[in-house]
Amino acid sequence: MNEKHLIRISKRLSRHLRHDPAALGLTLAPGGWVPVDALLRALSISREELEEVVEKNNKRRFAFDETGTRIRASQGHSVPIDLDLPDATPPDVLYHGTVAKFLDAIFREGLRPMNRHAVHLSATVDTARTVGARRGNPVILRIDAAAMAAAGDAFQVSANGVWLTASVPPAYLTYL
Ligand code: HQG
Repeated sequence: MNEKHLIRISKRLSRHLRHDPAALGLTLAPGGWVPVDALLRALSISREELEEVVEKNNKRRFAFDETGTRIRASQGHSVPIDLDLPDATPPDVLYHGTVAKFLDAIFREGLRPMNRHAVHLSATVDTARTVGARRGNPVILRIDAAAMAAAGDAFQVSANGVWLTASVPPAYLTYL
């Protein structure tokens, strides 16, 4: 499959598995799963095409369940979702890439999930920079995840390595 086709299917998967399953007549089961058969029918693509997109997606955004009969987005949903991920001990420091215009609000009220199910944090500065760069000149914030974990805040890590938490109070944020 050529790159353009791959990206087109990937974007449709993001839209429907994260934000708008109803547009395809699908509903997300607990955990965000949809039956692969129903998804293939709704998108008019083959199982082989879907497997190629899942495999080659640059951020490995989608994952099959262990039986291969269901698929979900690993993170990034705007529909209410419980991904049912186990709590995990984060690295001592995590990063968040954003842009200058959000900083006043972020240092006033902390990082909030905004339209998504959780705040998305990166394990590396490079990844955070890429995330921030989607919106302009990236600004990288450093999160004292060790202190948050010690204070009882829960973290999970998605199948594609994104760190998730409910919110980050300003006290744990510094500029890189
Ligand atoms: C900002 C992409 C004002 C936050 C990426 C961000 C990631 C606040 C924006 C994933 C705020 C939300 C998630 C507050 C946070 N006041 N602004 N209190 N708290 N913000 O897209 O982290 O390609 O929902 O800094 O790579 O940018 O879709 O979150 O700028 O992994 O797979 O509000 O989405 O992945 O934006 O990105 P987003 P994000 P995919």
